[in-house]
Amino acid sequence: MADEALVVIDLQNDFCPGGALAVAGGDEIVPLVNDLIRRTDHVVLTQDWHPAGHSSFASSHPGSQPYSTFEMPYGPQTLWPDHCIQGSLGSDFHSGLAWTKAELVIRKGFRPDIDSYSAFFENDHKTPTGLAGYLRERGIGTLTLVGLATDFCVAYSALDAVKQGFRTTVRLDACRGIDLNGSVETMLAKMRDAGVTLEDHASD
Ligand code: VGL
Ligand code: ZN
Repeated sequence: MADEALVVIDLQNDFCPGGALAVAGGDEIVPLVNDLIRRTDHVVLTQDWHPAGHSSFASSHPGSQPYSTFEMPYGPQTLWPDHCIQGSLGSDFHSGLAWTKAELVIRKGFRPDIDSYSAFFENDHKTPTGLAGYLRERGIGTLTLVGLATDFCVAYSALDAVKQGFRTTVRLDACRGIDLNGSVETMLAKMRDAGVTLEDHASD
């Protein structure tokens, strides 16, 4: 339908097996995502896009380990291995992704001092990426989200999408999670409570 968009979150090499922040099975979703791209009128991609030395990298905080929590001015932030550095091979979309149909690529995480999981707002929950305005101007009110990772960028994007008034579905069979301390279960519950439709067609 013309008022629908597919939003493909961070389907990049660094989040796939062999990448710097590999999500288990991250590459397995590519054929299904390509199928959804073919079947959807409007396609938007997000691309995690960090400068070297980004503040979300554990390597930027001497003595800190990846996957630990660090107190930033905007709140607690998980620290990650260096990943998705602008222009690196790891920041490229997975080579099998049928990305050419995308009408927009939203880059996020490019400000050195703030991370951005959501496609809509940075992690201060205040700084917009511009995506909500873009979609509204184009008359798009219904979103399907797929990609990586279920419990971080997909979930944060879905929660912001419903808050911004979009009818929002996450296709869980076209997502894979990182799962830190039960974060997949936690974020699935948050999405459900917030009114995100969770669909899993894996067993269809
Ligand atoms: C992501 C951690 C750090 C994601 C991005 O795409 O879910 N996770 N940067
Ligand atoms: Zn990142």
